[in-house]
Amino acid sequence: MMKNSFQEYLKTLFQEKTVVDEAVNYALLGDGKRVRPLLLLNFLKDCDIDIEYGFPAAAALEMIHTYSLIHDDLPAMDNDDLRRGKPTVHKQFDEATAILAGDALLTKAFELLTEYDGDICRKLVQLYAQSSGNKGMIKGQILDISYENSEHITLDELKTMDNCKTGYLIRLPLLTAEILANESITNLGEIGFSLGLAFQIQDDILDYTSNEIELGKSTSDATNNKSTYYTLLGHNEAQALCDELYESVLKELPEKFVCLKEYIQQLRYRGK
Ligand code: GRG
Repeated sequence: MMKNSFQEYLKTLFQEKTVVDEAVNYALLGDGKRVRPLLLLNFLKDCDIDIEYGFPAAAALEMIHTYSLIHDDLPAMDNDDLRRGKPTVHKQFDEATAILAGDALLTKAFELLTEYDGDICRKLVQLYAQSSGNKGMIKGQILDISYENSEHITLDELKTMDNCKTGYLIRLPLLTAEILANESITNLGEIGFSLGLAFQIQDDILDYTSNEIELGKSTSDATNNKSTYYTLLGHNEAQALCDELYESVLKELPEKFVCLKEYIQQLRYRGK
């Protein structure tokens, strides 16, 4: 229900009759889990706030995430053919269109944030830029590229890379909701990073234990010999760390976050 009404909102955002809007909608409206928007919207629901108030910020999250997937799949990056159960954007269209579709998504994300009033808008723009920028997600991608085929990456280096690449964008919906709901939750930033790490470790495990058809994306980490929690710790230890992180997140979130915790449990036991 929440996911469906949010999907209807997403459909309204890119309406130009251009190949770039076509490519954006191909990627954005595809079969994504909507993890980041659903974290935000469930948080708002637990604070008795109309979820529609969160739609522009939730869409901005999904758009920044989708841009990162489109660009990450390009030949200059991971060179992947499959995403969200379909050919990647550069395969379905072409490389120039994929680059522009990513650019259009990132740009419009910030336009959507201007739908919020003065101080809220300023805080969100700063937070979204910091989380996705050169000290956040982009830094994660730089580290990822620099560690390619490296045999000596340590657990600390891996954690820093994953906090940047995945953690910032998983933490962002929680910090956004905190601003929108005018709440103040102890350690929310740290809780967000723990959730991001748990999510990433599970993604690493699935990359090895599942297949491309089930996941709807290329399992290129395994084929590219990338260092992940799975390769550094082995299956059992990686799973134990993942469980420990999920448990700490569920324990640290205040009791009133019933819907959010339920959604995190769904995420924990996901198959893709
Ligand atoms: C700035 C080009 C660029 C990339 C940044 C985010 C990223 C780095 C690359 C994307 C690929 C990747 C392995 C990201 C790690 C986070 C992650 C597990 C993404 C997959 O997210 P899901 O599972 O995907 O939420 P769906 O398709 O369900 O939305």
